[in-house]
Amino acid sequence: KAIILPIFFQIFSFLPEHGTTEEDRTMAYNFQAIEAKWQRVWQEKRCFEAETDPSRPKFYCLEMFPYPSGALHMGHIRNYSMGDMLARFLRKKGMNVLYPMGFDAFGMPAENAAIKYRTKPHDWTWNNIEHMTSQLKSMGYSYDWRRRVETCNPNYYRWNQWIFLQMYKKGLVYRKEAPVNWCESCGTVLANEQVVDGGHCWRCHSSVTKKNLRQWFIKITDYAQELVDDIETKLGGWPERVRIMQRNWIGRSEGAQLTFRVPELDYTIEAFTTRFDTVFGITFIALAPEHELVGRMIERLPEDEARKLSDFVAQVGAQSAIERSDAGAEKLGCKTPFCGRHPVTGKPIPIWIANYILTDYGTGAIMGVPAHDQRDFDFCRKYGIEVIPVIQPEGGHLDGATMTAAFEDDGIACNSGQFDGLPTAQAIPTMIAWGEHEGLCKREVNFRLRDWLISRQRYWGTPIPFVHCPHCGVVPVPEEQLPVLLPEDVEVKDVGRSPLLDMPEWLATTCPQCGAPATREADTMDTFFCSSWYFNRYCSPDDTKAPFERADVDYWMAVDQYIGGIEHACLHLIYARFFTKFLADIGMMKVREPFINLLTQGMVIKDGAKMSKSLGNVVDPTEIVEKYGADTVRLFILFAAPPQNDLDWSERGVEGANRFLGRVWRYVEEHLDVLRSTGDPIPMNRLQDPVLRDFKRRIHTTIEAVSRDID
Ligand code: ANZ
Ligand code: ZN
Repeated sequence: KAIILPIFFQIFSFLPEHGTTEEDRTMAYNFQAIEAKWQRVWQEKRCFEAETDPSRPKFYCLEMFPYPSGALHMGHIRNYSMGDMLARFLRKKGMNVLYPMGFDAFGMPAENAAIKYRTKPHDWTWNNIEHMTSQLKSMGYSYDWRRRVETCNPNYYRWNQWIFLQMYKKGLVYRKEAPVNWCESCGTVLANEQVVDGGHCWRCHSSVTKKNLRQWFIKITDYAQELVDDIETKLGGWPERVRIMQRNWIGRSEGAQLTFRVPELDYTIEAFTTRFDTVFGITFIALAPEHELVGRMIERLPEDEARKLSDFVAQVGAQSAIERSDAGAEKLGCKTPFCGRHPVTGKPIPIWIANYILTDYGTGAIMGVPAHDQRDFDFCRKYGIEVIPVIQPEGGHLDGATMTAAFEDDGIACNSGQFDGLPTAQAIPTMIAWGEHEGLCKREVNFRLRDWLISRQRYWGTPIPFVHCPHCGVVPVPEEQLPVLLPEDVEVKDVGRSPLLDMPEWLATTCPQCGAPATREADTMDTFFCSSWYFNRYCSPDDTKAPFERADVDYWMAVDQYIGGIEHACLHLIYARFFTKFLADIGMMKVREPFINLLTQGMVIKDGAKMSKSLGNVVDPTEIVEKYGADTVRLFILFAAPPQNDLDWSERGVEGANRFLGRVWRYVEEHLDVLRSTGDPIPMNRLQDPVLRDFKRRIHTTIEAVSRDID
């Protein structure tokens, strides 16, 4: 309220109070007529159409575009009312403002709706797009509608395919058999980011299992370093909270990779550690159950031992990644009869398989140091493995036999040969340098960020532009053959199976390389692909030769103010950053970060809970707008809470905003003759009328205050 309240009261305070007199009623604030009239005028005069114009300062104001779910909800209204206020304000200040709107139109709800309402995803989506566009127009938002982008439009998604091929050319696209997150009820693969709340589907919330499938990946990890670095240097206009979330999501760890030779298996285990300084405290090696060596062990072992191992692998396989990585969860292990050689001492170290070792982090294997890692400590106490302290707290003395918890803090090295006595901060770099010199380890930076699993076994998305040829393998569709059109006249019968698989006439094609009969790839792209570059398309929405024009994008980008929900802190906002860096690398645009300033708006709350369909506490914007007018709703929304905070919906507040606008209206109406006769600007000394003089003074102080507050 620190921002909006003063604006409100500043304006409010100078308006004379009125009772509800007969006169008031005759001069009723007829918002319907007023809003319809001005919306028409804006359209006729093309007030909000922006053009690339390097001679003028630009401002790119953008809100996260909506999914065309059918109707606007109050969260949309809140988001867009903020952006619209800013866009209008900056236009008045003389800036060339780009303020576009579009629809993130691919995705699963269209398929579900198609089944439920016996329609086609294409028809359902386009109906919703048109309906929501008319709703947005009736809200009076000042979008440049000529620039509307719909991601399910072939004129858009062909460029998804084109960009995908550019990534392929640069070696950023690959296929891999992968244990993927599988949601049985949605019948689809989910990205890691889409698995939430301890192993549940982000959309339907049923529990997620693992399944092995050949999938398409994008090597976003090639950009991991730049993505973290730029958080510090280029995202100063972002909320600290989002910066922290991205830093954690990318999860950069510095450390070392070391090796354990396993002569009996003719294998070398690699392990990543952030604490090479504890290398003398290793008492076991642990592998993730999915580690490739486990299979080899099972082959080598006599039947009963092999069964014990594979039973354990199956048992852990049933646990979710979240369960397994939870620090407090029970540690489960299975000892193998094999040993690895300690990299420094050469002593045999027993190899275990453990549930808390994750397969897709580091190398899926660890050096176990129970004295200084709590997870390892819990594990060793449970299975009776020795604990050897190699760091002592200052002034203290740890005894491996009696310790009750791992000592994870910094201290002084001990039991570590020539390194005894070194404080941890010094021991880590000194020992890694020594280890590298001796060939025992190599410095390594590790990221938590995984490559982006891009393929979906779904219909309503961008077809991945590849074909499968019996002779040439997986072959890209030549650029001049794009787009690979998604058939529109399709009946979806079952969410679990893409109808594309049952369309032989669509699947059948010829190989672009050898001309033999070939089959189209039936997987479609994750819809986050669409939303990773749409802000560029707004800059040249009608381009038929390229996804966008360099001159337009270099003028408009980066987005000066981006507004959207905090739920996109890690998904969309990392992908969009990655795309921008990639597009800059292939010479398509200048900037390497898409969003200069980010505002994550709060939620709309009613009766103490987030307004949502599932809770049945939604207020339909359409009804409220019909009753009070769009200006009232927008005014209330901006007034009722600071943008980042949650907003408590209150119909009384809405009524208040409506009464206020009524007073503004009547005040101007009452003084219309004087206002007209004096013209504008009115020199202060010509203002005989004390009311007008007061009016003028207050107008100026208000402009000053409002400008400052909006800034
Ligand atoms: C030995 C050690 C000793 C470790 C010590 C820590 C403390 P961050 O910081 O998140 O990068 N680790 C490595 N790969 C793992 C995997 N696939 N699953 C589970 N744990 C794994 O964590 C790096 C540390 O996490 C590594 O350093 C390793 O344990 C463990 F006193 O190695 B440490
Ligand atoms: Zn071929």
